[in-house]
Amino acid sequence: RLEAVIFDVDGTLVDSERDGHRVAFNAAFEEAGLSDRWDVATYGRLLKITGGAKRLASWFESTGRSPIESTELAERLHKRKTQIMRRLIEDGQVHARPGAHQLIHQIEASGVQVHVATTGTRAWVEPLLERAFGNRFHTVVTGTEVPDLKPSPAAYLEVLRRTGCPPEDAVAVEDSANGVRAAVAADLRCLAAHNPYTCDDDLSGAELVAKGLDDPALVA
Ligand code: XBP
Ligand code: MG
Repeated sequence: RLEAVIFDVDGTLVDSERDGHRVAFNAAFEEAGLSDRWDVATYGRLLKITGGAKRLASWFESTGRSPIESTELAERLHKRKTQIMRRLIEDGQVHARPGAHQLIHQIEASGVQVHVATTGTRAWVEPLLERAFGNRFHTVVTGTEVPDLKPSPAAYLEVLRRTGCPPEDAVAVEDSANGVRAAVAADLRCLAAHNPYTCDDDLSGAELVAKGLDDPALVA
């Protein structure tokens, strides 16, 4: 008996990485007077590191800055990046993936609740879910509330705890290897849909890998 569907946000519900987060990170670099820039391919590699602040710190260290300097710079830049991301969302730059609205509608119509488990920061996740989906998610757990980001199962476990739903009655929807690992580590069945950034990711932990959210196999 299916009780809950738990969605990832970045790359799953929305195409947010290339024209959203990446652009916001680059704008934050520029504003801070730094010459660092992330092109599409570089950002694709850095996506393996979940969490914007950790991604920044790892990048700064790779460019020769000390660990302490890297962490400080990353925290400052990530705060500014989050504000810029909020502005991009307000400006309507971040869109639902094709099929997302229809899929959510079909799930709700069958009496199943929809929830969110993401590694992203609450300050942009909330306005995005409001703007792109009219806040139809019952439980929203973000990277801000959990101690460990994906591939840790922490965000998924917190959704299960808050809803009281046993893992066998829930399904996760993901787009990346880190996301599938997080869902599987929470004992959830996982459906996955690749996007251009995760086309080489190993999603073999998922029960089904769909072509997109509009793939009829997903609702079957
Ligand atoms: C998303 C992430 C996040 C976003 C950026 O992974 O790893 O770091 O890229 O958002 P998932 P923040 O889709 O598995 O949740 O800058 O707020 O971290
Ligand atoms: Mg994702």
